[in-house]
Amino acid sequence: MSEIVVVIIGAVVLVGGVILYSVISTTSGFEEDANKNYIPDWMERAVGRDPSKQE
Ligand SMILES: [Ca+2]
Repeated sequence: MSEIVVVIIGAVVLVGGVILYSVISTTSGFEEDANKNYIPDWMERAVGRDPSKQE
């Protein structure tokens, strides 16, 4: 039971950390974010999205 809780907390911390890093790094200009969606463009390319400027 406690193992499941640890795994869930670990997953939440990991996902939260990635989201926090994405928003902080893009808003501070540390990571390239051409389409201003707070996701570093290299991450978008990694998941098969096109991070090029929209409209
Ligand atoms: Ca982006």
